[in-house]
Amino acid sequence: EEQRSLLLSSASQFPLPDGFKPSYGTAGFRAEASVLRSTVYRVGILAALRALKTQSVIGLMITASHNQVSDNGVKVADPSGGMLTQDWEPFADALANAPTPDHLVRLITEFVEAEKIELGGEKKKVEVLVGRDTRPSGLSLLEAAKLGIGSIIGAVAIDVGILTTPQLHWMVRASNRSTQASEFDYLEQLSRSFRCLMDLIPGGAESNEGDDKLAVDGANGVGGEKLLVLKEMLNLKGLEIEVRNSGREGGVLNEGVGADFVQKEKVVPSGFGSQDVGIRCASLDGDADRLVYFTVPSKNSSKIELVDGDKILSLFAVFIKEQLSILNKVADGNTGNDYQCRIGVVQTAYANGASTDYLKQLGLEVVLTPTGVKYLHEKASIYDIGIYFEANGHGTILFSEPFLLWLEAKNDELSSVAQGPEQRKAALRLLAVSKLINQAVGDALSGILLVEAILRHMGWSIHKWSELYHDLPSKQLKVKVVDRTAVVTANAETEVVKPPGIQEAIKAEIAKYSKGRCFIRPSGTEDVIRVYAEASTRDEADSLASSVAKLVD
Ligand code: NG1
Ligand code: ZN
Repeated sequence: EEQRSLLLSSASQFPLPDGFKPSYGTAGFRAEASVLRSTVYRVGILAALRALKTQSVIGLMITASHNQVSDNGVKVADPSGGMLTQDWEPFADALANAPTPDHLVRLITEFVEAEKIELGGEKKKVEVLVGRDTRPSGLSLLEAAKLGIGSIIGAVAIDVGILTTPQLHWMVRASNRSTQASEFDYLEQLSRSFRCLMDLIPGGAESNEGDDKLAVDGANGVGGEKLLVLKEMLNLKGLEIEVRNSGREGGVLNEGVGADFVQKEKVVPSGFGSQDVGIRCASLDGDADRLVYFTVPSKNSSKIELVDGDKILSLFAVFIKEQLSILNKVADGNTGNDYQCRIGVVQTAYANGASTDYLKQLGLEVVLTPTGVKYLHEKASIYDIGIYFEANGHGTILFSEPFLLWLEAKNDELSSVAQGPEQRKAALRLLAVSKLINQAVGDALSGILLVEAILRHMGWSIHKWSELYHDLPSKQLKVKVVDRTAVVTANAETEVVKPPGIQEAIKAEIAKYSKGRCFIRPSGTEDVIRVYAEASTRDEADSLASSVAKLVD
C-alpha cells in the first residue's frame, strides 16, 4: 500500500506526452529530449525492479550516443554489464507507454507478481548506478531517473556523474564482481594493462620514426575529456595523443564531427584538415562506445581514407591469432597446449564483404547476427575468444572464464620453467588484452589503446594496417517511411520477408551488378528504412542503393 501511493504520487509528475509512443529499440529509448522525462522516470522504475529481481547492481545510462545534441535517450545495463535482458524489453515498452499513473501501477503490480520480485523488506538496499553523457538535457533527465528508482522501496539511485557509456557498463560489471569498481579503477586497469602490452613488445616499444602521433576527434562529447585524463595517467613515451573536439573548444556535440559522421560521410571532421596528411587519426562517437580510424590522404580534398570497425576487428584478429599460435607451439620439454581455444568472429550484414572474405581466409569462423550490440555480444560470448564489431566501430573482444583460468595457470606454469619464454609472453599478452578491452560493451577508449599497442607490436603504420584488404565500394541510404515496422527481415537481416515481393525485386537489382550485395532493414533508432549496397565500383554501389531505395518509397 505504501508502495502504491509512492508510485502514484511520483507518476503524476511525469505524464506521457500526447502522441508520444516510445519504443525500446536497438539502443534503448531515444527521442527529442523534451519528451523523454516520463520515459526516463519509468526506466528508473524498471532498473530498480531489475536490481531487486537480480539482487545485483544495475546501470542506467542517459545518452543518445551519436544523435544530435537536442536528442537524448536511456538504456539499462544488466548485472554482467551487458544490455538489459531481451525478456524484459516488452515490459520496458509497456511501462513507457502506460497512459495514466493507474495503468502504470497496475502494470508494475502484475509484473512484480509474475516475476516474483520481493519489494522492500528489511534487506540491504539494491543499487542502480546512474550515468549520463554531456548533453545539457542530462541533468533534468537524471532527476527523473532518480525519482523513478526512488519510488521502488528497497532500491537506491547512485549518481555516478558524467561518464562514457562503456565506463558505466564497466562499473556495473565490476561492482558485481569486486569492490574495485570506481571510475578511477577503470582508468587504472586500462593504463596498467596497456603498459603491460607495451612492455611485452619484442625489441621494446620504440615508435616507428615519425609515426608517434595520434590525433583524436572526441565528437565534442564525453570521450575526449576522459581520454585527456587517461593520457595523463599513461604518461606515454613515444606516443603523442592529441585530443581535438573535446567539447572544450565550443563545438557542438556530433555536429560535423564524431565516428558516425566520419564513417557515414567519409569526409574530414571539423578540426581536421590539410595539416593532418599522413597522420594517424581516430574518431569517437558522442558517448565513446564507437571508434573508427582514418587518414587524410591529400591536402586538396576533404575526403578521408576510412579504417572502420571491420578493419579494427581484423587487426585484433590477426594479433590474437598470432598469440594463440605462439602459445600452441610445442617447445622442447614443454607439454604444449592442452586447451582447445575456440575463437569466433561476429559481424552484421553491414560488414564490408571484403572484410568477411579476409577473415575467412585467415581461417576464422565468421558468423552474422542482426544489427544491435545485444545480438553480437550474445553470439560472441559462446566462444573462448569472441571478437565482434559493427562496421560503424562498436565492438570488443570477449574472453571466456575457463579460458582465462587456463591462461593464468599456463602463465604460472611457464614462469617456473626455463623453456617457453615466448609462450609465456603470449599468455601474458592475451591476459593483458582481456583486462584492457572492455568485457561489457564496445569501448572507444580501450579500443584506441589496444589498436595503438598492436600497431607498435607489429611495427605497422596505419597505411600498412589499412592495406590488409581493400574495402568494396559501399553506399548507405535511408528512406523516411510512415511505418518502418512494415518491413520484416530474416537471416540476420539479409532478406526481406515482408512486404511480399520486395525481396525478389531487390534480387533482380543485385543481379545487374558485379559483386553486388544489397539489403534493407528498418532502423531501430530512427523512423527510416536503411538501404545498404555494395558493388565492385563506387558508381555501381551508388546506383544499386538508389534503385533499391526506390523500391521502398
Ligand atoms: P539502427 O538505427 O537500428 O540502424 C544504429 C546503428 C547500429 C547501432 C545502433 C545503436 C548502423 C547502420 N546502425 O542502429 O549499428 O550502433 O544505431 O547506436 O550503423
Ligand atoms: Zn555510442
